[in-house]
Amino acid sequence: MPRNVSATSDPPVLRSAIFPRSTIPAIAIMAVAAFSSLGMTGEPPNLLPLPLSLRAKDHTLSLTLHAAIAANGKNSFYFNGEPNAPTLRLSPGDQLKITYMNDLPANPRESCAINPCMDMTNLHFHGLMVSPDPPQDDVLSMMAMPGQALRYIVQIPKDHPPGLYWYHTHPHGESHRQVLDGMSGALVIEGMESYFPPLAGLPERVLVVRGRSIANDPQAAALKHRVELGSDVCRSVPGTPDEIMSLNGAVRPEIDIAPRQRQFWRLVNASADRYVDLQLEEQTFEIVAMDGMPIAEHDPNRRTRSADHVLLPPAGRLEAIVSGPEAGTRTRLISRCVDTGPDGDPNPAMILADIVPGPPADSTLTAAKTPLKPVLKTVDLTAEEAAPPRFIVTFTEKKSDFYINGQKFAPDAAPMLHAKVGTFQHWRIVNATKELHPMHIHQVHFLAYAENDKPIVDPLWLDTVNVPYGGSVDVIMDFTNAVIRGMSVFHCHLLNHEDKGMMAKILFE
Ligand SMILES: [Cu+2]
Repeated sequence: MPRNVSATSDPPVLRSAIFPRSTIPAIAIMAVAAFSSLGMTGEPPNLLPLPLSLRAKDHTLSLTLHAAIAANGKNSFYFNGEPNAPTLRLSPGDQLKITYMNDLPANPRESCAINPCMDMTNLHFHGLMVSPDPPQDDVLSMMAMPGQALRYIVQIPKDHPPGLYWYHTHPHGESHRQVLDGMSGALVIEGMESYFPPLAGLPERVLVVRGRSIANDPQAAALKHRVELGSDVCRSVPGTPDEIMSLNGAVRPEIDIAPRQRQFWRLVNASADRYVDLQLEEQTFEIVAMDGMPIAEHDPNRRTRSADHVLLPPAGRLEAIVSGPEAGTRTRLISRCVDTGPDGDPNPAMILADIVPGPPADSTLTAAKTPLKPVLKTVDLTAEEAAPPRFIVTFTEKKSDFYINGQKFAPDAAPMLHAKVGTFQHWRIVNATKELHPMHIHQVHFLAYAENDKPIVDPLWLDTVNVPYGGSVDVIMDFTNAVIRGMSVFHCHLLNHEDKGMMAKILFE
């Protein structure tokens, strides 16, 4: 195994073990951890990088973010002059203020799903239950051409649940290019320990999984070899992968964890178009939240779920307690292979990280001084589940065109439907193609309760759901939040498909 492939990190991010939360200044750049120990080969270990972390101060988090070309020629976020996507940390009731400058060139060098690229850009705050109107989570009218700036002021509601969210760019036609290049970052709404008290005192890790194109990479063979997993894990999928997965910007880094130490891992699949089926070898995930939504919010009597592996579609998040392996044991965080269907892209098994023994990490998740009062939503939805769907979303495709209900998205199109604020609605998502598609709706979470007409055991509230090929998923949309009012969208989160038309508008009114 060529360990020096660790030099292939994406944007330079700081390398570190877990930091005690108490050492984090109000708005601070994390310090660089010194790593003195050398790996067995005499080379520095390829430790998991830690992204910068920015915290709201006096209920406001203000920052300037740039879109620019990185040294590797790819589109990138820049913060403080460095190619970086900081983790944004806010509490319910806080305000997020971002000045987003588009410093991309007016004459783009890259190609997009809909050629030519125009290098326009904007931001989407994936999953946040905030207003879709400008200057908040609006991807339709807010758009910056090269040289222009956008000013976001996003008000996080006081009753917003805690959890892991993320931000990424969302310009129709260019989303895939920009997100594949790495224009994404994590966003944490604090207070999960109020919904699940055993989290207090646990070390926390934020893990951003990104896809990375190796199509024209001179190191493609070495990179592929580095993450390769034998067919002992799952059957091989035909085709050669043109992407590998990175973790916080590094290819197959080492995550150190003390034997049997419990840690709280918060992982987002920020890839543009790849599924991960996460497995921590010889361990189970004690799941606390999915897609940012604490399980406790809807099921206070059973606040976790246990799973050997978890399928995360692009944009999905997993928040779970994990334990370090027994002393002297090395294990791996892997993605099992995913059968994306006869027309799908190859999604083979891959090694995401090596789990290596380390000293016990300090506690980071101390209980907040003023704990959140959990907002419980234990509503009875059985009547709505049993009623016929109020809306059916049908995914179809033809060659390189992608449709929802026979229509390709157009920026000037009228909304495909109007949704009444204050209702729960049964929707059916039908996948009439020969490949998987993940369905995402902005601002809204939904209960995915049936797949292929069969009830899902232990259904969960999500904002992105995998829809099996040739199959369907039934969900209950939660349109009860009075803050979510205005023009919004729902779409396939394989961003190549979204760019090529698989998106539609919805008007919350
Ligand atoms: Cu799709």
